[in-house]
Amino acid sequence: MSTRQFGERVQRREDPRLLTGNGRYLDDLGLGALSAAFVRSPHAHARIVDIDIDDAWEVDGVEAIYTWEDLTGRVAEPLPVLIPHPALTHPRTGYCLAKDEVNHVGEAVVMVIARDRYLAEDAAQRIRVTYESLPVVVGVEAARAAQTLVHDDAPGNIAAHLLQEVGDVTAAMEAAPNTLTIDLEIERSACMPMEGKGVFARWDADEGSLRIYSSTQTSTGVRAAVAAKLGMPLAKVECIAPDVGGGFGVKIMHPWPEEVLVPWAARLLGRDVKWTEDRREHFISSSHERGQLQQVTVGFDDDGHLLALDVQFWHDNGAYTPYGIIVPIITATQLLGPYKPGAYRVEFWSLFTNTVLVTPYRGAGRPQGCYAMERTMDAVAAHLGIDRAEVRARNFIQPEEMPYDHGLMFQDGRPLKYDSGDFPASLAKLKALVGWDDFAAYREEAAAQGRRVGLGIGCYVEGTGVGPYEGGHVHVETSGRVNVATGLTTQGQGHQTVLAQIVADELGVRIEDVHVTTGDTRRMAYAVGTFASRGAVMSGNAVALAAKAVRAKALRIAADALEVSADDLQIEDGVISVKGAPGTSIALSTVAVLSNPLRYAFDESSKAATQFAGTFDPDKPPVADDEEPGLEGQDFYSPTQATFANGMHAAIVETDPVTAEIRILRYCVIHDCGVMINPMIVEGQVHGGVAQGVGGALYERMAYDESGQLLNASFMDFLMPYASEVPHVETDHLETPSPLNPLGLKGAGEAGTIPVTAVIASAIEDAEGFPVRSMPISPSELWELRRMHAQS
Ligand code: MCN
Repeated sequence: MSTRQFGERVQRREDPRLLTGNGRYLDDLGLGALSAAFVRSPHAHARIVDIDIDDAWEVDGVEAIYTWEDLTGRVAEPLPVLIPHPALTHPRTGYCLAKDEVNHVGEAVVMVIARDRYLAEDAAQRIRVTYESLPVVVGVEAARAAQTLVHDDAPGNIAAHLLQEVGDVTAAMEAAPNTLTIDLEIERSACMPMEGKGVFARWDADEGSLRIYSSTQTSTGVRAAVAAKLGMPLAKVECIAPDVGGGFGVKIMHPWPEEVLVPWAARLLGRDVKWTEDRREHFISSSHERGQLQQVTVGFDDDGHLLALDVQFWHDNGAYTPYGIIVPIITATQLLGPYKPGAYRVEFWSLFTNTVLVTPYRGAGRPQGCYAMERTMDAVAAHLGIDRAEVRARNFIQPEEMPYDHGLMFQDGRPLKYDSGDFPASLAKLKALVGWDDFAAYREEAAAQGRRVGLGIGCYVEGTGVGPYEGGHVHVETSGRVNVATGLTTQGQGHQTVLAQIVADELGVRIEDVHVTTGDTRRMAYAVGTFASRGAVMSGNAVALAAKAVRAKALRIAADALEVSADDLQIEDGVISVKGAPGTSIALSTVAVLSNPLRYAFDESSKAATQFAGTFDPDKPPVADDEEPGLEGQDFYSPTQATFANGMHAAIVETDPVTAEIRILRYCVIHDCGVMINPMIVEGQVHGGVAQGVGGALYERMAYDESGQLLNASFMDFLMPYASEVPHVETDHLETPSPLNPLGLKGAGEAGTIPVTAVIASAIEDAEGFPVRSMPISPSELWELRRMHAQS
């Protein structure tokens, strides 16, 4: 009898293939395809005066060269704003190829298509673009000062401005016995998936159709965008995401210009065309995130209860607004974490700068919000001399207050309402795990040895599993193989394993017989995609619903065939039998044959379809008249609102008293993503998230100079943590089921990243005894802070 798969630490089924080099990534496809290369702007802000392509045509093997002038139809129109919002008063998007003006270094100006990438790059280098440079805005300070404008018709460089207030903050602040104001900064950073973006398009002239392969998180989105831009019926465009080597947000569909241009050129030339992003392109022309200046004023009583919280922040929007205000509005609304703030006012300005786009990167605005809130909590605790964990506990929303409505609008325009969570229990677990109460003794011991150690803490909530919907399709073949399809694409999260776990249980089959396809619009035409930690909640519930429907159908057909009631049947390991009488049974694969009007079966010995003998009786169709043929089903899951995961992290760091080197000695996580499908995968996700968070806290930043040049646009200069810098992550879970979806799931994919910057800042502050208000922090910056505080 098979064991239940749901909740088990099932080994990732995709790994043997991926780890033995048998993955099929974008650049493994399209051998012999023409290659695209791009001439990108070296200026952060400039007018295009002239483009001279004559020399480039001298390169043997060049097939086409396109500037904006050559683009046709809607391909020549501006790219869309994907998520408009009333607060986005000055939406601006670029073109697939720059028209007249460039607004950041890396913006695509010319596309060259040649026999191979080398030739395309050679030709691109021969193209002479004459620019007239314009004044440049880099950094939030400069954008806020607005001495110079990124877009002439966006005064103050303001793309968006939003204010939300719950309660009377001014009155509550005035009445508060204590107030503090703190200024904070979190710098720009970006994700670095191992595989950059890429797209390969094949035009079928006979069919008049396009097949697109894209290293994307949203294949249905790419399909829809290309069809719209190229003026093609959806039925003539398909998009497949092959293996994708990491996404972290950057591969969500805007659409990216290259995703439109490559299929467009393939159709025009009638040839296969491919483009693979190189690392430098990824740095300068893919998107970044983080990047905020924040000011928090907090009012609180003498016991540390918050009475009023007033947050203002200025968000570095980059040059365009393809995502509207999605990042800053997430910061604004999820900043409150597990706390009741008293009266709350948040106001932000999303400001244009002459830098590359800012779009959601793992955590998506929450690391900034968590940083603001948790730094505030530490400041309150320090002001009152109360234990930092205790101050947090005093402000927690209690389990019995769930569902909890903050009175704010979530980014989807619905009320921000937490569905469940037990914050006091999480904190108790975290304190036990890290040894919170014993830390003072440990610090003394360390100090006696001349060592400086500090303990940091950070808590967060994360709205996950956002809608509008996701689908699942389950099909039992006559071979007994179960094919599952969902519209998610997968970038390393283990979807092929977890979705198979769910279907194996729901259907009653062996997990080995379940095969999951993701990101293929031929298999699932209606889908949204993978982002916002929505895969488990959305597709998990969708495939469960579809599998349930298939199971019910299989039982109905089997009940007819066995002449028993469906209620008396069970399915185990792909065999339907009468409960208590296992001898009376029929294989699920046989039911699949019965459900098929042609009754073809899979013959194991010849590995071929054969006519199924013995049961064919035209007068007695085994499938009832009202039953659709085939043992398959499809269903969609659509939530009423996001479900809120949460977690609490603590870290112990050591700072070198002489060199100011910062080492993380321990990193502890309590994580609650509701019911876990696969705890091992959840832990992997959390560990990966923490690693990314450590990068954001200590190493990774986008170093732009005043002219908008990215100074560290290579792995020689952009520091990422290696395994040697990422601590062992000690993880424990709490499982507070979500009442919102049938499986009780909440998302887990971004959680690990969210509080790390706050936690590390808290720990360094604790070690050093002075506030840390700007992150990331390097040893030289810490050294400088020490110097400043020694002088003051
Ligand atoms: N899971 C689970 N039980 C739960 C919740 C999740 O077993 N209660 C499992 C899921 O089934 C899935 C994984 O954990 O296998 C992550 O699930 P989920 O939180 O639903 O996130 P998504 O599947 O939507 O993945 C997106 C998320 C995001 S938004 C980013 S960014 C991110 C991340 O996943 N990018 C990643 N994790 C990544 N991991 C890798 N390797 N590469 C990326 O690019």
